[in-house]
Amino acid sequence: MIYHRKPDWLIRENLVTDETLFLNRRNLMAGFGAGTGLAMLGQAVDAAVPEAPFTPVPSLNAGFADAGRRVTVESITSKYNNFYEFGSSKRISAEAQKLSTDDWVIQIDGMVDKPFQIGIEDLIKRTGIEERIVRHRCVEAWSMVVPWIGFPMAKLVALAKPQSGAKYIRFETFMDTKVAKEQKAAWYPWPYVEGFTMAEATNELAFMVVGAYGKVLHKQFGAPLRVHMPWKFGFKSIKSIVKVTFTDKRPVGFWESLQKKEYGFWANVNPAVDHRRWTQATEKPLDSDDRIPTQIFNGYGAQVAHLYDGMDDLGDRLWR
Ligand SMILES: Nc1nc2c(c(=O)[nH]1)N[C@H]1C(S)=C(S)[C@@H](COP(=O)(O)O)O[C@H]1N2
Ligand SMILES: [Mo]
Repeated sequence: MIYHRKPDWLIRENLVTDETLFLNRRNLMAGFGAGTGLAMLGQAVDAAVPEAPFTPVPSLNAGFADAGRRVTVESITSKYNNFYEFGSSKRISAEAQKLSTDDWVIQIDGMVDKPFQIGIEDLIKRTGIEERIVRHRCVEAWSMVVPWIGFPMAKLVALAKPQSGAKYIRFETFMDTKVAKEQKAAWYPWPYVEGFTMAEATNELAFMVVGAYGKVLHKQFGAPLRVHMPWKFGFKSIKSIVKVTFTDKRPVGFWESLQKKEYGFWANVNPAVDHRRWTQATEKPLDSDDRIPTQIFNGYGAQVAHLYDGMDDLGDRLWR
């Protein structure tokens, strides 16, 4: 009756969790560094990938039409995911199909004029849809380029009508131990939570995702609604959202509450500040064997750098 084994790195490190330490060990086993890992991973899991095209076809936002690197193919990105609710490996795409997104309702509450619930279909009708091709950089130092479909987070904020005292937006992922077995693991602070300042939430780059590759969002990508913040480390981009709360208290994220010295609130991509055990100066695109330099704010500084004027280390002090 053991559904989930406490990862030994978590036991040994005494709750000092570390996405990358785990990744590195698994990659060693899979031969990832030798360029054969992805093919092996692809063979290991062949989840039925839903093929529902997104209708109506969204138009491509001209400001985000070119990420400066090739789009990472769907057959790679849909089989290499971080979604700890379904397991702590990258191969959770099959397991994630257990999530039912039928009749998905999102609760909007906290410091708003009037709390309300809205179905995902209604939400999309209210906000409209566009496509954006952007870079994604995980704190584990892998990266990808994905054509997301969705709407600006600013539209969600406008719909919610937060009160003037609201300083942060807080997102929460579903909680269902029958569907997501790893949520039975008590050493994790479920449900997954993330948050942003109102200035971040209303920045043009902050995006709510409902589709990818011209299709309705795959479950392993965080269907039916996830965040994507292209200038922040990937763990900020919370998946399968059921609740949006406006608050005057800074939300503590899932990873931050596990290890605040390694996963800060701000988590802006910063090649100058290395992680405790490895460099953040370079990254490995999922479709390449060669590492490339990591750019400050993941290359989106023109849009967001002003949000962090005067902050040391772009906000986070971490272990230093
Ligand atoms: N609810 C939830 N959201 C999550 C995660 C998770 O484990 N649970 N992982 C995060 C991390 S670490 C990354 S890198 C991205 C990965 O997104 P992808 O699997 O679509 O590439 O999702 C983020 N959002
Ligand atoms: Mo990540």
